[in-house]
Amino acid sequence: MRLYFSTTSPYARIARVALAEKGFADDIDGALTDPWKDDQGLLAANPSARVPALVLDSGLPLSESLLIVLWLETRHPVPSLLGAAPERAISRSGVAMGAIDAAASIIIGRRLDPAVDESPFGKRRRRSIVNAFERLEADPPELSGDAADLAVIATVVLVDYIRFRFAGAPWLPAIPRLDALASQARGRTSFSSTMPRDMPAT
Ligand SMILES: N[C@@H](CCC(=O)N[C@@H](CS)C(=O)NCC(=O)O)C(=O)O
Repeated sequence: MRLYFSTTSPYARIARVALAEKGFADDIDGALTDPWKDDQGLLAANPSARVPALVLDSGLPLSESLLIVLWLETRHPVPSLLGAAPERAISRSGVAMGAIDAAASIIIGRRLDPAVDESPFGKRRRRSIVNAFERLEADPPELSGDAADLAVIATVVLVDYIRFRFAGAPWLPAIPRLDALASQARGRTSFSSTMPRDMPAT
């Protein structure tokens, strides 16, 4: 399997962590790709030229982080990424994904307007992040069992992405329970080996 990914993308990290939690880390041919540079392999795999894109051994390309998780869960159900309480996991995952989308849209918005963070649009997206943090901090997912479930994966990816992209931002609320979860998750190779970092210079 070939996975197109970048080291900054929270969506790609969800796919990478999910693949690792399912035990596929060694079966992945990782294709480090800047999606903004229109890599031809990525474009062939995903017409939207976005990471992640996973090309199966059959040649069939899969895109969209949560659809890659859906494929994994369908084809390789054990260990489950939905844990013991699937509906709660899906509900919390939705909260985290909304905030990841909000954060990513600010980062993309900076390409068009460096002052986007302080714009009405940026503040609306910041509110999404703050609201999601408060919701998740009040009732955080727990890391236990055979594998991290999707709620843990999405929440930790969110926390680490916000710390990476908005370090020290004064509008961020304190999230000690989520920080503790992210710190605990780093004890697993799936998370520690995929921490967000700037893309290497080419
Ligand atoms: N909904 C998609 C979002 C993927 C996405 O937006 N990836 C970004 C990187 S964080 C990307 O490749 N952007 C390039 C572009 O928008 O052209 C998913 O869940 O996989």
